[in-house]
Amino acid sequence: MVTGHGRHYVVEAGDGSRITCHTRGKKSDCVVGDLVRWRASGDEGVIESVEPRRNLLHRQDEWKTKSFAANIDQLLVVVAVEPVFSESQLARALIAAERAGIPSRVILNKRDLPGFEAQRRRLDPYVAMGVEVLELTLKHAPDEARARLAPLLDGRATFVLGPSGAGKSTLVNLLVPGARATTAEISHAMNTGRHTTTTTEWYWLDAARSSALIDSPGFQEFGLRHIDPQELAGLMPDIRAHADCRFYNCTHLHEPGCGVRAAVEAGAISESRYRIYREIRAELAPG
Ligand SMILES: Nc1nc2c(ncn2[C@@H]2O[C@H](COP(=O)(O)OP(=O)(O)OP(=O)(O)O)[C@@H](O)[C@H]2O)c(=O)[nH]1
Ligand SMILES: [Mg+2]
Ligand SMILES: [Zn+2]
Repeated sequence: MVTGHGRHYVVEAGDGSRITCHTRGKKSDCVVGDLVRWRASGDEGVIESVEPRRNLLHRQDEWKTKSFAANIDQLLVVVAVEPVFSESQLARALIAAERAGIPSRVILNKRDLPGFEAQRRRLDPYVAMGVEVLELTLKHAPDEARARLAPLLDGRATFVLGPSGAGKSTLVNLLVPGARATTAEISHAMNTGRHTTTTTEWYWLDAARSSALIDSPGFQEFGLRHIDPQELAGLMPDIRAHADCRFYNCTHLHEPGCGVRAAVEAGAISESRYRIYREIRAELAPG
């Protein structure tokens, strides 16, 4: 399944042709990246079943689950100098990917804007814990961006996630020949005025259909309610590295002999990362 609009889905057949499909039931569990079985019905199609997924990237807000995509090889989180990114949202995206077993990288875009240094510093804890951060100017240095990204994207399906306005679609348009044309074909509204993505969509990077980028709409909320509170520290590499505590079930909030709190005091875990840990943990285990 390559994209969905309301209750319509676009499915790509083995020969690369795309067809609008419906599902049989009212509600469907079909997400972008799913391999589906479908049959023709008039000039449209009906999705009969969804194959088992290799992985599923999703978030779980207080009331609802939002699936991003299935069967992806890696996540590319795009943040920018402007609009100033929320570190909490970035951290949450990385935790969700870690939980889903999906490797991730970060792009800090709009290196051309003033304030770049300050935003770059905010990513220091991520670089220190082993996250690869690519600093790019997608709009004004497209050739450099292409050269640096191409080897990372080769042969993989890469999900592009990040806040609205960070440059996700700019990235897709940079790398996908005719991406705008494809968009226009599916929905004219998406190609008028300022390009703001409203649906998740799968784009092939090559004619052989071996590499793909999945563009997605910006998000505001990123709930992680599908994660067990005791599991959280293990999904944050810097916290995990210091979770050597007196109590095996230490919450890293107040217990004596806590390796995490000692590391925060010693400066080995950044204040902001620990604040985010506590913020998420409070959502997962209130009280
Ligand atoms: N200064 C500067 N602007 C950029 C750069 N890359 C993208 N932009 C601009 O940032 C704005 C937002 O880019 P988009 O690619 O639409 O952002 P998006 O992440 O797809 O946003 P949503 O679809 O709303 O989630 C556009 O006006 C781009 O031209 C850059 O490297 N430098
Ligand atoms: Mg977009
Ligand atoms: Zn502890």
